[in-house]
Amino acid sequence: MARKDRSPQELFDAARAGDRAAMARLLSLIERGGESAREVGRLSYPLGGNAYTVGLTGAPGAGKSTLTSATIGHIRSLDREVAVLAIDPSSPFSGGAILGDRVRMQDHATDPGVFIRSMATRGHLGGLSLATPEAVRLLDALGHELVLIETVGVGQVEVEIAGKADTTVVVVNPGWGDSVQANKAGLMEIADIFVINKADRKGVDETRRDLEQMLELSQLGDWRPPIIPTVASQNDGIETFWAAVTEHREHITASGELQKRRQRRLRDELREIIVRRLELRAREICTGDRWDRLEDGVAARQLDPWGAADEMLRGVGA
Ligand SMILES: Nc1nc2c(ncn2[C@@H]2O[C@H](COP(=O)(O)OP(=O)(O)OP(=O)(O)O)[C@@H](O)[C@H]2O)c(=O)[nH]1
Ligand SMILES: [Mg+2]
Repeated sequence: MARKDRSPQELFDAARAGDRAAMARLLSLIERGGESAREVGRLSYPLGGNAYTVGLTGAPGAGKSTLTSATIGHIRSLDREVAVLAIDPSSPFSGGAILGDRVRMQDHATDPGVFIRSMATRGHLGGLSLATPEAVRLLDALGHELVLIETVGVGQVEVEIAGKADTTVVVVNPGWGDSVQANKAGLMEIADIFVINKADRKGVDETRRDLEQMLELSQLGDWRPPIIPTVASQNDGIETFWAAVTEHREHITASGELQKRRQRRLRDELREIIVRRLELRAREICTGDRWDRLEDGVAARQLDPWGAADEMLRGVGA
């Protein structure tokens, strides 16, 4: 029983000493949000800021988890340690377990140099776009130098989360239309590296041409996203893929872009926290069903959004 009641500070100290159960518990606190999550954040923040993050996104079934798993194997062969967060905004709160079965990384489950954790939203305000950077900072504070972040699906939130990594990898498959979809989903803008996974199937060259054409049309900085074919299920192309990640990392480190990205992310995060907290407070003050009625009024075009917002924010004085 006593173990369950450990404070964030006690959990944090235990986790720093290598207690994995404590680590998992801290991530659950972050997932849940609220005061304990803030406490974890306060403990992590001074020790963080070093971990390198690689985000992987792409359509469901593209092979992100398989690629992640193969990449873990490669990273381990280089004698480096790695942490993985699998983020699923569409699933209910997971407690870190249920989703675990889906992540196809069980091969690494018993390797002490690998830490894998799934996170899902519980629908609470703040959601995973705030919980993810907090989870990364915790892992960072606990000494993880490399964090891979797989997001499931390509909705707006997923793209946003994956796009906030230091290096963002977009996974597509060969075949007509996949690259076009990537374009529609806004993935062209966030991709630092494209992977054409399932390159054992037909259409790799066409997909590469599609992507190259779309890259021609988009505004590129001084980094041109490479397009890497892989067969993740057979560990094919993984070395080349990881070499591209390393090259991108070196590039943005040398150019100063890495620092800029990180500063931009912190500014964005701060603004997001402020917005969320204002909304939370306003909801608290809006008693009864007033909030919902105002929202419904706007949806029904009976109220204008500015007027409704005035009403909703009256109590916070904003
Ligand atoms: N033929 C082939 N199949 C692959 C390859 N990589 C992955 N797969 C298969 O594709 C399916 C989906 O792979 P996952 O790794 O779960 O895909 P995912 O993108 O993580 O899927 P979600 O997390 O559900 O969005 C599995 O059956 C894999 O075995 C590949 O290179 N070639
Ligand atoms: Mg997956």
